[in-house]
Amino acid sequence: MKLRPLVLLAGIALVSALLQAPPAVSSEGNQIAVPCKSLDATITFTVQRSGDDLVLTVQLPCKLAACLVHEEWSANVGFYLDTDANRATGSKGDEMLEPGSAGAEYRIYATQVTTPVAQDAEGNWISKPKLLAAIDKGDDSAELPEGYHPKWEIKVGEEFQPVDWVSPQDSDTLRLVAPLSVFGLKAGATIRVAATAPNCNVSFPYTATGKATITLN
Ligand SMILES: [Ca+2]
Repeated sequence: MKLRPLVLLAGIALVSALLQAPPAVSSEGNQIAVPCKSLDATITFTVQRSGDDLVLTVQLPCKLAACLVHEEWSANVGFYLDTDANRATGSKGDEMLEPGSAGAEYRIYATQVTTPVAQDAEGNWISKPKLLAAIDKGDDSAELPEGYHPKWEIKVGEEFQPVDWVSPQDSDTLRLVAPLSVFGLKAGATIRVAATAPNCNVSFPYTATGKATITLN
């Protein structure tokens, strides 16, 4: 008879764990689909090789202009790359604060900031929300080839072009292209990837994360 309260407690714990379980994440091929509860939509991350470049694509659930001024969410997104596919090397990771980071050598991310983006006819600076692009190795900025500056581009029709941050194009797809050499990668390499979208959950942990093992064919 003494067991019954314990069984009841275990049942309550199980039900509450199921209620709070993170949404299912699917990954297929080189894509990671991350459900974002606060937007009630899915964010799709893609990792591909194109020649000597690594191409990281993010399909947002809203057009960029709308995402940047969204009240419930910031358009911050990120990729963790475990380039040796070895969890024992790279970031020690904190699965609560930075889910998906364990074992990663590199972090590529978009940070939303409001910053001057242009000057008006009188020379006054116009400030708008913008996504900064950054590539970190460990806790520092990654060493980048001379003349290469990471930047987000946006898909318009079938083409990618620089983002006009004054009036962002009517598109929901962002891309960052970086030389494979930045990450010490070559064609055919198999890497572990985690895709993250902060502020997607209303309760802790706030970040929504998806993981996949991807071969850069
Ligand atoms: Ca590693």
